[in-house]
Amino acid sequence: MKFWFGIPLWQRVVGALILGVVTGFLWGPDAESIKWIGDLFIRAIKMLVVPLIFFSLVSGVAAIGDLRKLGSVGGRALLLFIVSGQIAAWLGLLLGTIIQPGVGVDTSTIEMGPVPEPNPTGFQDMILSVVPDSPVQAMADVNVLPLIVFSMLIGIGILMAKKDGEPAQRIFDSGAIVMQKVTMIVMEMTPFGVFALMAWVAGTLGMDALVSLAKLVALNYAGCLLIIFVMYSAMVKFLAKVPVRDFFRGIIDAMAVSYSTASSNATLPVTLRCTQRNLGVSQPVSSFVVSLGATINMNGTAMYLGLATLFGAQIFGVDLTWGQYFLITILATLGAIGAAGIPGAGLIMMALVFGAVGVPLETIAFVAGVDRIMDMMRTTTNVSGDAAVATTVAAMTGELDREELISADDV
Ligand code: DAS
Repeated sequence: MKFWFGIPLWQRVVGALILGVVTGFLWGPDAESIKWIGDLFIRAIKMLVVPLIFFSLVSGVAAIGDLRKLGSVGGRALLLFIVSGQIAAWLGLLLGTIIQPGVGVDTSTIEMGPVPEPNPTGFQDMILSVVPDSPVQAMADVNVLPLIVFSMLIGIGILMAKKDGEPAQRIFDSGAIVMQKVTMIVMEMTPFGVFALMAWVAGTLGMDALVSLAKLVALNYAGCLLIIFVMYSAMVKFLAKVPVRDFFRGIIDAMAVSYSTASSNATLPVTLRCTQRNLGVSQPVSSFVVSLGATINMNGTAMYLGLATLFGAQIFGVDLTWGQYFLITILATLGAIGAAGIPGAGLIMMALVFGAVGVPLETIAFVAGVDRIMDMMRTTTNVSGDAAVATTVAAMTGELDREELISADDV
């Protein structure tokens, strides 16, 4: 929209993010009084998630054209999700082993938060939870994974119905376009929402907790930045053959929104728009891979779960064997897959990993005070990974329109 003197949205969003942090540090805890503006923004984009996934995914799956290609796109995406998740989990263990963030932490200075009960959902429960017994209930609960399964099945049904499915496909194609336009409207709110959320976080952050947990927070950021700027850069450069600068220029809006909301689900409409509009990923592939990725591809969370487990083991003097290291990487990857794309999901999943290797759950209470600032970076990593995998899978399957690729020089 030229309304803002032609300043592109991404520059307004980044400016709002910086202005919000400065305002928060200057204003202090009273910045909480404008948090409602950020909550309003999050509600507005979360409002889009269900209809956007439903129409885009049905339309996308049907548009992929045939089941073999759908299998090819899905198989590549799942392989990249699992491999990147494992690398991320091992990176977390490596950082925690080398730097030893939990050694010497004075736990007396840290205000304890609530200690959640570990409720490790069994493997069967995880599989059962993926199939909705009521698709409408899944939509009402914004339960994204069962919604994705239902939408994919409808898309496959349209594919198999061939000519009889065409009227339905036209409805979903049109619905997907309408939802993209609605997303554009809501995205104009982004600078205001990001400003308010950043002011609230910066203003209410417990600096004393931050100091005593500084090493853990710093390692969380270091691990996430390594995943984003080394692993994802390598993925888009060598697998997608996309210039790294163009990739990050294309997803800067999604990175800023994911950082300020700490929610992959809330960022989903923005990630879809960035991958389609700025990176030239086809609507079918972006709808399928980005929606699935927002729910099961959380490399920032996987890295953090590995790192935090070592942090807890070091605080409480728990010795871990190599076999437990392997177990931690498996559980960290599973925990990341199982974590929902909402704020604090990683904090809850820590109970799953800690319980399995004997790290006391009190560790969660220690880190709860600074989890939000770490979650923001984890979520940015998760969302950047969704965009990187979507771009790579699109390039591998001929679904990347390189003409659409925004040049980093485009203002
Ligand atoms: N906030 C989660 C997300 O939306 C990540 C996390 O909690 O680790 O991706």
